[in-house]
Amino acid sequence: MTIWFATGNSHKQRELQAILAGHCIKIPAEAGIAFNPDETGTSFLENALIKARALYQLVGEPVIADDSGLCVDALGGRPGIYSARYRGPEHAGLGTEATELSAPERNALLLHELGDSPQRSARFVCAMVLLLSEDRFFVVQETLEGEIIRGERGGGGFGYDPILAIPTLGRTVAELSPEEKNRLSHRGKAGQHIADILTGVVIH
Ligand code: ITT
Repeated sequence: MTIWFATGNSHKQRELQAILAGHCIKIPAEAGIAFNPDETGTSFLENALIKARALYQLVGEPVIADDSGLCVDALGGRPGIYSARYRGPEHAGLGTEATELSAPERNALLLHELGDSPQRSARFVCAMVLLLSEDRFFVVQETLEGEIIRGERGGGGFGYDPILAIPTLGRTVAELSPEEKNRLSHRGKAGQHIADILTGVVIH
């Protein structure tokens, strides 16, 4: 079946499409729908629900939404829900800036903010919502644990992938194949839970 994905991020769409291979994952831009709801929530889960509900109101069909980000322990969990809008320490992510930085700019800024801190632990978090109708939804949240390295490595993935290494593999997320990333990642695991739910749920 066709399932809407409430995102403007084509990397996320590619990753989720590979997990939900039996379904057609369609994003608003493909249907000419302008979609950029205000992410005013205070958690990944709230923001995922905001995105899912906003798109459901427009299309009236089953919707998946993902809110995700990088939580760095030495930075008190920042940038967290403000990962897409991160602009360094003085902007804790209130998100009113007109222009977002590029991913390499954000990575450089985060490495600079973390400096020589010996505490490098961090995780990707992904809250994912499957909204079937106004009052009927399923929510999952998953993580990928890692460590922030002291530079960037790897050309795969997107966003903060080049600066988060998985210690047991000795590779950054950007050095994983798409299949490996989907098997291990916050989004991959959350998407797999949603795939399991979809096989057992009655859609009406
Ligand atoms: P939508 O809101 O339209 O889905 P977005 O990119 O703005 O797209 P988020 O608000 O969820 O998505 O912000 C997530 C940010 O966190 C994203 O822009 C990346 O910078 C980062 N991020 C999330 N998942 C990531 C991943 O798998 N690898 C690297 N960075 C990731």
